[in-house]
Amino acid sequence: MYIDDPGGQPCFTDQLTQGNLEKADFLISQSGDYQIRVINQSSSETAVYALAYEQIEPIPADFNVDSIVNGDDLSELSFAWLQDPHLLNDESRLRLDLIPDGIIDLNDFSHLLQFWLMTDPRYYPWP
Ligand SMILES: [Ca+2]
Ligand SMILES: [Ca+2]
Repeated sequence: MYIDDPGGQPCFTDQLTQGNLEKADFLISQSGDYQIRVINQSSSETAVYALAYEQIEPIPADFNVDSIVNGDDLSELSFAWLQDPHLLNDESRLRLDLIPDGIIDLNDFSHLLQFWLMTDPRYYPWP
């Protein structure tokens, strides 16, 4: 199974799936059409495929989407300090503006602190 982002770059690739269930976790970081390709690698079987998806929103201040709000996220916020995220030429940077007013400032920092060390138990591997 292959998943390409709207720019044609692979965001998930798994050619070794042997079973009949494959789970692909990947970040939808751009707007546009993502392409999912499933290739039947068996020459002796008839293959039937089904596709289901679930969109899971990350914790609001989990900017790097590693399922915890910590210093890495604070670092991302600090790199955009007092900037307009709309001018950073990176759609994913818009999430830094937690209080959406067009500037990364103390209000966004305060909002980040409300989620400090919060984890997403669905994906965060440690208690
Ligand atoms: Ca994080
Ligand atoms: Ca803001």
